[in-house]
Amino acid sequence: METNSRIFVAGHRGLVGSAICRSLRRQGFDNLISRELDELDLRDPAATRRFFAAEQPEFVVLAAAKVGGILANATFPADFIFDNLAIETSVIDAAAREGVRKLLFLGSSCIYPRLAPQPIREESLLTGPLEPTNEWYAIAKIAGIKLAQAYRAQHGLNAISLMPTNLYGPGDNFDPQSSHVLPALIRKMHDAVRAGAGEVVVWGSGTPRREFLHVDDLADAAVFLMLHYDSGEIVNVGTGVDLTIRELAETIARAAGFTGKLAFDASKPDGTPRKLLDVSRLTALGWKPKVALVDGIAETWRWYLANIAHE
Ligand code: GFB
Repeated sequence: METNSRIFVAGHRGLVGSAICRSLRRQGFDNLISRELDELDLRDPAATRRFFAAEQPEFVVLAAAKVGGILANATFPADFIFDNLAIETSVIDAAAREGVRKLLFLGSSCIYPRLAPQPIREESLLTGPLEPTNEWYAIAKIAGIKLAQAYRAQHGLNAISLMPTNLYGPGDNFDPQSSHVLPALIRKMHDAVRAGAGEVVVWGSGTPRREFLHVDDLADAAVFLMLHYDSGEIVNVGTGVDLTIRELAETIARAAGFTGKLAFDASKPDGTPRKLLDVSRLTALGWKPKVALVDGIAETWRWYLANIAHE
């Protein structure tokens, strides 16, 4: 990939796509192509094919996806499986047909079996049943990995796939119903502090363990792999460190100055008990994350105050 290469970032408005655009620009890649949602529906194979034929991108980052937290996954299963399958098939097929030099596909750590040995190695894929709260999304992402591998085998498309752990950072979705836990708790703590409330409700038991990676680290890893990795084998991207949801809530409470009580709502699902990635494949390639969780939370908190809280 050269600094003047034509790079299509699909999903450039999202948490991941916007961070990858920032990282590419920071590293001198400024010939970026993007389309707004109302200009190009990537679920539409014919429209996607026309776009690729006209724009002739040389490199593609496939960061467009239907995403959400544990409740959104359970509430909109059809959207999560259909939208993601449709985006993946139309983009990967168009990329192969139009001679794209390399494509990066973004999966998710929820592709692994619910009870995979921890930390989870890439070899755990398809070795056991999935976590039911996000199996629709997981099945679509597994299909994306297999599409990338099949197009590599049959059509020679240089498609690589990375599996990020739970992501967070500026530009995230802070909607309390559809968001992931970290932005949801930032918002809940902020609202509680502002209202002088003595209690914040945390979903589930607080005992599940999760690993959180700042989206700027993920973006740097994505650009690193675009530059230095050419295999069809999937690569985990994470920090190698996890914590309980209770510990996460306490960390966010300290950042927000919330001194009240945490109440655990057992009527909400816990999801998978633990989801920690083994990141040795990526570390062996020479990459490691930079942002510590407390610093990332503080930065995301400031971003939330400046951009969302006043709305
Ligand atoms: O981030 P999250 O929605 O998704 O939830 P997953 C993580 C944990 O935090 C669960 C708890 O145990 C939730 O019950 N939690 C506590 C909360 N309070 C809240 C809250 O206010 N909002 C939310 N959302 N959770 C997702 C998948 O799983 O992981 C996606 O559903 C994706 O498909 C993503 O793969 C990375 O970590 O459980």
